[in-house]
Amino acid sequence: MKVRILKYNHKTKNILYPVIFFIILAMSSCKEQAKKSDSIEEVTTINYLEESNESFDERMKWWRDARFGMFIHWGPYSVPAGVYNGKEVDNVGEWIMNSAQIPITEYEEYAKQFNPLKFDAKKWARTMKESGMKYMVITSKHHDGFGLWDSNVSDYDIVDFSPYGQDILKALSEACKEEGIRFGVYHSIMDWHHPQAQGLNYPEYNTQDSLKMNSQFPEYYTNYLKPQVTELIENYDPEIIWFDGEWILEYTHEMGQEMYQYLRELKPGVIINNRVDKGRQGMQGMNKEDDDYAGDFGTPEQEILEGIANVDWESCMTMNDTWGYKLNDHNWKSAKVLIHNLIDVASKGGNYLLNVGPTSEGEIPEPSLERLQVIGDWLRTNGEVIYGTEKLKAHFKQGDDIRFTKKRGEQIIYAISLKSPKKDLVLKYVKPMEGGKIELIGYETPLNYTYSEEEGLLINIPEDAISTTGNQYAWSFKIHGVERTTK
Ligand code: FHN
Repeated sequence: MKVRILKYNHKTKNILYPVIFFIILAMSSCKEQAKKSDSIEEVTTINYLEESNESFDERMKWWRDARFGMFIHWGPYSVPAGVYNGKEVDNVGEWIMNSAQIPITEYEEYAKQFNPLKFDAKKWARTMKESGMKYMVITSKHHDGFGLWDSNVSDYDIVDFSPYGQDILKALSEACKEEGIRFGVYHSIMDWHHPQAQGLNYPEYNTQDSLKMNSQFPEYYTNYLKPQVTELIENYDPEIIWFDGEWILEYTHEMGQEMYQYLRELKPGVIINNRVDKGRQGMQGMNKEDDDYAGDFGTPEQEILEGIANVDWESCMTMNDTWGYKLNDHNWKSAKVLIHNLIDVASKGGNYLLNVGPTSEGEIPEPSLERLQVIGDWLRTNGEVIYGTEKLKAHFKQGDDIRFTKKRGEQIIYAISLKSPKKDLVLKYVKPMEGGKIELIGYETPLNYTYSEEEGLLINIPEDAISTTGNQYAWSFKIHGVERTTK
């Protein structure tokens, strides 16, 4: 798409020309003059929906190298915390307004009680850093429509509507910047607080009125959704916009493409997930191959792709069973499962966005902190097998217990054993460099090994090696070598 802006581009050699020029100029109308202009400079608007691979790869580089981020679901839903009228409400905590069919005015009472006095942005940013997370995505506005920033578009936000009165996103974006954590925001397209954006699948409003209201969705899109996302970009400079709630029928593919183009013009380097448009195939989260839907990465939810994909993707997952805090959800995944998930995702070339659901007082639940501590300890020793790596071309695993990653741009392959290896480790898909070093990360002495085309790579593991690493979750072998694509 080219937008031509006419500009004069004069080249005058000496004083005579300007005098003659201005006499001619005075004698003819601006319109005729436009036809005599020396040259027309074109200024084109980039069509970001047709970005080149080189530009895309450059923009995505930090995100691909980062591999691991924190998802934060936080809002007034943390006040009821899964309990309504004394009863436990099924479904995830952040859906309580819908699950318990709470009328808007009644739900607003939770927003009026939302006063997270224990919230400490610097502490949260330190927690992300110490857990080895390189970026974060926080719900600026979830489906309930409540904003965690000081919006000029609506007063239904943390500053104007809750007793807390402080801008959460401002504090958190600054704290993340200080700790070198890339700041991102989640934003829901569906908005149960806004009469024009209920979403056709919201039972309470699925009446003739709602169809009329929803016919006004384009007004919400233009006068509310876009202005609020603009505020987020302009005031908090997020590097990721993570849309959600795109499944509602009123939100269209055209809107998705327009929103993507608009936000990239606003901030060309911003990274936007595939839920900005309509391409996501359910919870599996990926777009159909070669479709023309907008979005920079696929978003499998609560699951990890079976195999490798040819596009960027990020698996988002809870530590227990809920995104938003629930008082009585104690079904926590073990630290070992979470570390193995991270390794599995990285071996398939994906990112892992691991969720915390803070309490209404502003604290990350203790069981989440404990797991993040263990993950951070493991990554302090083994982080090189995750960060700045890419998947192998043909094999992301060997059997059930070995995963592979490759250091981006170097002939270094990592074989990560999810089970404590025994005396020897045999690898079928790796060929060591002639005289190349093989190490067990966390064990100082290089390992002895033999290699043959027939037997593959046999690594000898000294008796004390595994215990010396002090690690009990996954063992990383660093091999200066290349992938064997043929067995
Ligand atoms: O409905 C939301 C849900 O509350 C949560 O935010 C997840 C996380 O990605 N996304 C939607 C369900 O797909």
